[in-house]
Amino acid sequence: MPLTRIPLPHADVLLDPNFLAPDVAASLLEELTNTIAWRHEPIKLFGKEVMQPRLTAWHGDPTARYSYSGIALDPQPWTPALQLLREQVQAATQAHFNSVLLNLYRTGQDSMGWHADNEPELGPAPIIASVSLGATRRFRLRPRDPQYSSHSPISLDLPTGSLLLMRGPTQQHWLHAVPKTVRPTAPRLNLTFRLVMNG
Ligand SMILES: O=C(O)CCC(=O)C(=O)O
Repeated sequence: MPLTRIPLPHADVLLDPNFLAPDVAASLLEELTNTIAWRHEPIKLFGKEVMQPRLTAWHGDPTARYSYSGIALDPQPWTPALQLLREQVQAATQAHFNSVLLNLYRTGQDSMGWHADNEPELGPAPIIASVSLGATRRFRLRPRDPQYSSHSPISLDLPTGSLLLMRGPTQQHWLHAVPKTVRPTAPRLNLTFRLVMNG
């Protein structure tokens, strides 16, 4: 199935829920869970160091350095599995990516707070391609500017093997998050492919 546009004002968000076949997604989830050097890193929140409620890893071209929430990341090299997925994502999106942030949500208590992927190194109109593996989690989007507050937040359930593309003005006008859930939830692994401009 091709990428299909989600109707949101001042945004360009597309979703393909079936980007990877279920068996491909399952074996990729197992391989990445077991072979990536996962890190549990602190971030700075309102000047205080707190542990991120998830595990992370950063891979990419050697020059694709990236920092967010007070931490600077030096990329680990592309592994064969990540390189293959990068090529598939690039073919599906007709875009180029030089790095990928991996997030491992171990249980429903792991989460991602409200934010925009708007770090200066991503340029004025960041393009982010997000592949999800494992448990379906709810991805929330809400307008960041009061002038668009008549638009309610929306929720997208991101199933295993899905590809979500955010580009154009999306990061300028919208925030996104993956909230905690009390439902018993298996691990979920998310990969956001990015183009770091200084990379
Ligand atoms: O896990 C997700 O779907 C979102 C990840 C995310 O927001 C990010 O990496 O910036």
